[in-house]
Amino acid sequence: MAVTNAEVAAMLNRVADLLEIRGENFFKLRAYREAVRQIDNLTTEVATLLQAGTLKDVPGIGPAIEKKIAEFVTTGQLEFLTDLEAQVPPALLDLTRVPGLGPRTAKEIYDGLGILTLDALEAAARDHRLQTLPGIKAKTEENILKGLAVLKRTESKTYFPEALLLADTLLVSLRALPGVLRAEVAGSVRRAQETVGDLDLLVAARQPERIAAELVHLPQVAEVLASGGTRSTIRVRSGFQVDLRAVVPESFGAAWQYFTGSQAHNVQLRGRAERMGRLKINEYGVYREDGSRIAGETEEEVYAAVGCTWIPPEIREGRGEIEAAAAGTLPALVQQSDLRGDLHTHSDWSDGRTDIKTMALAAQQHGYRYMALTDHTQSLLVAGGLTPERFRQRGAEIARVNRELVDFRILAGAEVDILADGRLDLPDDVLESLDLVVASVHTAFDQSSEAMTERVVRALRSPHVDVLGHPTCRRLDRREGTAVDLEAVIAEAAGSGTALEINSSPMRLDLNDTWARRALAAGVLLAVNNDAHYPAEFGYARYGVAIARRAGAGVANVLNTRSVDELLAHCRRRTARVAG
Ligand code: DGT
Ligand code: CA
Ligand code: CA
Ligand code: ZN
Repeated sequence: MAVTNAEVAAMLNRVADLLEIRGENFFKLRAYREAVRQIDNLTTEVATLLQAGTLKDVPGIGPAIEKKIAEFVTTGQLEFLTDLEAQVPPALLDLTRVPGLGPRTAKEIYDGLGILTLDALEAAARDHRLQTLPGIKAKTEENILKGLAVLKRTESKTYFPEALLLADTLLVSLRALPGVLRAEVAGSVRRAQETVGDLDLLVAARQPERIAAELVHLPQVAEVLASGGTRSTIRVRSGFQVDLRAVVPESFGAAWQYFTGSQAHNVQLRGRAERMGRLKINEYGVYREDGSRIAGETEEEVYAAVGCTWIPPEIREGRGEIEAAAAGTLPALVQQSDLRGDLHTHSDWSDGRTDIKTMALAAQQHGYRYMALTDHTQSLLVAGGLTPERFRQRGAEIARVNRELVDFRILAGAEVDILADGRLDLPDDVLESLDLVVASVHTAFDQSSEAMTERVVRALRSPHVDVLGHPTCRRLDRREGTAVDLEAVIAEAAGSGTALEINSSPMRLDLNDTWARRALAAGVLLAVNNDAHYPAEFGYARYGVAIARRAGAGVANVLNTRSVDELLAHCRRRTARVAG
């Protein structure tokens, strides 16, 4: 695993926090904080500098800290930090996650009141018990409450892949209950909305009340928030909420449609029903004015009752899909089974976890017929980037493995690093020798919008770049996207015929649905890739495809739905167009 600058900075910050809690002297603390500040401002990877022996030339990083960074980068751990954590209750650091609450204050609160949890902290602040401590004024207490609110807001975000995984396990449990005829996901999770508020599940059963009550006994339940009638609401350990409703099978379609939403879609659909013939739609069915029921068992029936074809949940957002369904002009959205190849994968030649053949067999098992092996390039030392010579050696290995595979082809590719000035990290002749090239930014994320945009656009002007990888570089677990101007990138990609990636990794989801939709509107091709570093990661496509569907993408909009010959022909045409 490559260690990023953000991880190195976080590690040093943690050391400093723990030292501060332990009451260490000011100068020692300042050294760590200064090192963090310097690393935050670096435009090169720490690991690269370390390898080159130039890390100690960075102002603020002395030999002692350099040694600690070296240990962390090579082993992923730091013994000094582990020792510190044994001396100071690490839960204390939990308190310092509250914006504006420093280690010294956390220590005082712990020493004075024995508080170690955020809940206890909030209770003490509300009861004004924090004020009883000598170092804490009323204003500080108020700020702590404000900080707690901010923390709750930012940490309560759940992205749809996480909710889908939870849904998978809950559905298995629910479907195993006697009396459950059907169990499905509804709500924003079914629509694959980027962030979701809660998970809505729907069950069909002859005795809905009995099944709704069963939810609270499932092993995933941490807390029961409400239970009664045909509905239960629970909280799982992560804090995420699940709403379960149970209905009789005759109403399943109507309820599924109703609880899938979105609200805007449902309002428009009900309006259309009303206008069409005073029809009423609710979670039990579609009804005429005289109270007779004309639909409800399936969603198809419900939509048909108002003169529409079935509408895929990912586009039920009230953006014209009902009119299109009525006119019979809804686009056929791309499906996971349409993906014939994966254009972004890694092996242990760079930072992947396994050998080429294992990755290829895994891709094949996931239904792919080809994959481009896009190992990293030389400047990305932390990710084991390959030199031109190593690419040549890898080419021979790919050819050897290809001879062993049946009905599957590995394309020789690279995820070429886009250097800080927009140059590519491989000479043209090497790029030209590859079947497929993904270009991505992996360093200097903090460049200004102008610099970053120019950098990416310059890369897209290369005749050899077929796909732009993870266009915003956001990492949902640790950083915002870069300041790149995606409008400019989309315009450039449209002109040059470069595909923009939807990176399906649940840590990235990059491009997201909104930007993918704009790319499509500009006529840009998408590439739905896994960026797999490990065999199981070929399953990530589920998320990327959901994003592509929300964007309204059909098969023709996605480059990797093409056969390998069509793909290679496309790449050759692009090269000729850009070079000529
Ligand atoms: P979320 O949970 O905030 O990410 O978004 P949803 O769309 O899952 O919303 P949720 O869980 O409140 O409700 C699930 C669906 O139920 C919603 O998409 C539409 C439907 N629904 C039907 N009637 C209503 C209503 O009166 N209010 C709301 N909020 N939803 C309703
Ligand atoms: Ca919901
Ligand atoms: Ca809900
Ligand atoms: Zn990458």
